[in-house]
Amino acid sequence: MREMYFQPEIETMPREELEKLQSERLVKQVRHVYDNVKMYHDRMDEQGVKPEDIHGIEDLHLLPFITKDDLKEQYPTGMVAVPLRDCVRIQSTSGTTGRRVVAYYTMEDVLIWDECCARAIVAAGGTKDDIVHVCYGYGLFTGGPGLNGGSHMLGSLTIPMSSGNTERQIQFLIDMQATIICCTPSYAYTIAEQITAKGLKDKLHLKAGIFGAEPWTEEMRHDIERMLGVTAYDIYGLTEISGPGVSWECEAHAGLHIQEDHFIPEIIDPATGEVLPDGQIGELVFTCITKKAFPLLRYRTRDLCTLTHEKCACGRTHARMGRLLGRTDDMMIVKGVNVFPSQIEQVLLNNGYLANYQIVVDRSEHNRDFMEVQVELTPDMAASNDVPVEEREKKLVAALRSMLGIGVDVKVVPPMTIPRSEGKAQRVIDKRKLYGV
Ligand code: DLL
Repeated sequence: MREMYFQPEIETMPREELEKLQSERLVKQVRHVYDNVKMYHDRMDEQGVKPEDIHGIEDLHLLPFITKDDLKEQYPTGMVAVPLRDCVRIQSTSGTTGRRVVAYYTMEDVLIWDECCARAIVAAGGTKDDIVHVCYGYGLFTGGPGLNGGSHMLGSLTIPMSSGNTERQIQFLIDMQATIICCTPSYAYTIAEQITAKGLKDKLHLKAGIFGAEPWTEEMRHDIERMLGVTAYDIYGLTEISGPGVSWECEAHAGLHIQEDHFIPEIIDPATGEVLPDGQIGELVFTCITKKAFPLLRYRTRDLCTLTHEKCACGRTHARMGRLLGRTDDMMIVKGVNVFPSQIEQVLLNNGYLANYQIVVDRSEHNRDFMEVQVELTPDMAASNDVPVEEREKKLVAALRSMLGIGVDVKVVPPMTIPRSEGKAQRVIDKRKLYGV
């Protein structure tokens, strides 16, 4: 039988009580951070704020922000607020350049994280009787360990596959009779394509998929649901705040519930830092009120979305964030114009293509930017072969010009020619960085 909640008393707590709990936890946490993280102590002193000034969540706005640059400066242990001997784990971000962010966890911090992931699995219809196939990467990336921990806490049989070797994934999905699959949406799509090509859908026992760690669209959700025979649930998180499970979708699919007994969300104007009301798009900021080893206060995620504090149809009272609309730092400036990859993806999907594309940005000898969007024909388009490729390209060039306001090149390529993802998909290759500009 479907259980409604993993921890009903917390997940459906009346907002007044929840906010009281947050206030109590925030007051303690500010003291903990002020006493144990030098950078934060100095920053609060500079701003003239003392822990005694923080009486509850109404005072949150008095606290300084923490940015990714702060974390890089404090690498590796400057932000750690407990003795290292009390830490049991590190995880790290997937960044490939410069200093990575390394997050530390006490045993209690790991349990908080597991709890959030267990709640997510239950919200996706999971119970102790489910078989959970985790094919997020394991290791420094938080995806595998996070969902693995949540599944264990729930008591479900857990298959710790990690990512890669898609044939073996499919064999295990079938042989172990997995009922829930957890991976990035782009890897789910890769698996689904192979299952479809081999006609193996009927051999699956899957009912739900918990997909996150990268942006994905409603169109992609429907394709994956159809090809794998699952209901898809979005899950969000970031290494700095713990990992997956910071927020996740319930059966109402009306935004992602933020685990507010652990993380307080705010939306701010990225330019001014001003806190914005519900419904307005801005940068998501989190304050960790229970974690002890790496307790970030007012951390600017660079993720853009909206918030709502309205009660959800599922009965949960925790605030929901809308789908991510982009990141303050994934914006490219091409020919002087701001371009978000999500705008390009929308044009492709509106024109009947699937999410198999790649964007290459480069700079010519004459220092001119140019952008090429490579997109695959869908198998149906390739089979019917009714519209010449040049005509398709022309149509997309026009549609992209009207969306972006600049001319870009388009190359329509045969199915299965763009590299498939096993983790987070790499949609943008910006070669201009090679020139050091
Ligand atoms: O991606 C944690 C995670 C693992 C989340 C598995 C969900 C599932 P990082 O590698 O630190 O951590 O990357 C965090 O990924 O700031 C977002 O920009 C993006 N992201 C995460 N989840 C989603 C999502 C993990 N559901 C960064 N939709 C975040 C869109 C997401 N973007």
